[in-house]
Amino acid sequence: REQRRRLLDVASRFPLPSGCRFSYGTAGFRADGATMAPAVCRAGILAALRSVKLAGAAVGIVITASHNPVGDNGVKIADPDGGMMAQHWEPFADALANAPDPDALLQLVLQFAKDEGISLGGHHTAQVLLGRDTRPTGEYLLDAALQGINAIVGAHAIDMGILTTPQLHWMVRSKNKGIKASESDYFTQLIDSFSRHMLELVPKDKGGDELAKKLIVDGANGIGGVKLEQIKAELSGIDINVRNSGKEGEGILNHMCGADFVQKERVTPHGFSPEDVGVRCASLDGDADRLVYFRMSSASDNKVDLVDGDKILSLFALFIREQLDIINNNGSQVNKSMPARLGIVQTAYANGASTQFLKNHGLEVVFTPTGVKYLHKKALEYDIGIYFEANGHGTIVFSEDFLSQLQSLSNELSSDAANGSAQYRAAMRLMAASQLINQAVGDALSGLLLVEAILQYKGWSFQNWCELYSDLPSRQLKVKVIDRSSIVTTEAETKVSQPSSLQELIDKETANCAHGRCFVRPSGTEDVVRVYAEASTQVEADSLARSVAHHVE
Ligand code: NG1
Ligand code: ZN
Repeated sequence: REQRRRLLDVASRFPLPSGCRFSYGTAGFRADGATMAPAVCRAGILAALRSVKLAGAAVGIVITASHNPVGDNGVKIADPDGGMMAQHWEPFADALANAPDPDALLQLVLQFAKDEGISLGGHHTAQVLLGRDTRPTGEYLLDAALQGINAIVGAHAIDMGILTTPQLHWMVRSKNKGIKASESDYFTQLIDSFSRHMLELVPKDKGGDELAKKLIVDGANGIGGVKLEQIKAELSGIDINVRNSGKEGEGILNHMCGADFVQKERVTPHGFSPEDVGVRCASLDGDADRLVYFRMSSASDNKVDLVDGDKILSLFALFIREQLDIINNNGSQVNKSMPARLGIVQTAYANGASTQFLKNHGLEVVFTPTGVKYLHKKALEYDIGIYFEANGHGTIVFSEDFLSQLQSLSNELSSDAANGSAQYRAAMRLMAASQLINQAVGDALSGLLLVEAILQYKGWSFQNWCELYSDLPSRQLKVKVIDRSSIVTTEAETKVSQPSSLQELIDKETANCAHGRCFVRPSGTEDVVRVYAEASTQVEADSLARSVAHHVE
């Protein structure tokens, strides 16, 4: 049959090189870009099948390797809600990517389709939106994905072009909600909701001076800087200067720049000079789904004051909490209240000082394993869920139910001629935040605009933000081992269950340190075991990490 022939054809066009082994890790398949075509083609088949299974709802494919070096590339799949592909399809993704020959691939697809109740070759439709970042292997891999998609009868591929990862996730989500989903629709949503914050919702006495308006953004020589250049003139109230914008001659993608570099190395990225000391700066990663802030502390060295994902999370959490409190404790004549469950989601990499800070402010904090797919899912359990990884990936999600309550509250308040009331304005701020922030996935551009809006609203400088709490000194190390899967963890990755003796050794080392905390886990994106240690001094954190790394080796 036609379907069989197409699958056999495409599989023989992209033979799997011997010795290749792909695993759908924390963020899809990743490897040297030149070796990725077979896996990307098969991800195309997978995405088309996923769409068929979900009655033709749009599914997404993003071709990127995020913060990894320019020679790498990768592929991941977005589900119709704009989130990561449902985890129970990952074992099939692995099997498909590693099918040794065309026949094996065909049999796998047929069997899986049968198990999942997917009828192939019938009158179904499927649509897959594709996006890629600026990597040189992107175009070639996009073609492999298209061929994979077209191998499923009835599937329709739409190339959305060169995009940030979160843009593509947003487009998939919007398309399935029946909202306009082009790039200009995305930009309009960001610009409009940002302007609403800045022009209508910031108290009048907090206009901000020139320095408060100035922001330098390190674009990691990736796609985020390119997009920011396109919209910055339309962003009222901030004056953005993009460095490492990816223009010819500015430097190499993610090399000595970008959010991962700044967060891990805690030094100034390439392209900054002593003139920038004291200015508020932000750094994106190569596909613009991570965001951190920093400030050059002095002209004499390259150290920075870092505001990582944990502190962005803290800013967002305080802002949302404050608006909810205004709505609920306002004592206004209207007297409407809106109880809402606010949940904060972190991973074990969150700095202990941030967790303490959030709890001290009466916030509910929960933990999940590393990886956005876990954090996002947890956040969805709340009326408002805020999640961030320390590395700067995170967002805020609002339940549909909460948003419709908010809508009717603001309708009532405005018709009661209470238009200018604090309660009404707080409701409008929450509404604008829900429109500004990308609810599909962490998005550095929308996150950056929300940070800027909140700093203006609070009249805070970078210094005020930095001083919310002081990070505990920490150290991250990578250990190369023969088989990283031999380490198995439990309790949101904070404890090792196998090998059984390792946790005891970690506990013993940790007990020797004041405020010591340490855990190890196999990376889901690199062939290493990661060690994280925290203590009251840098010397202790370093030595704790080193001695535990020694036990892992
Ligand atoms: P792994 O390699 O599984 O630690 C890394 C990051 C994650 C996440 C993914 C996807 C750390 C410690 N880990 O995962 O947070 O961002 O990459 O990009 O930063
Ligand atoms: Zn990224």
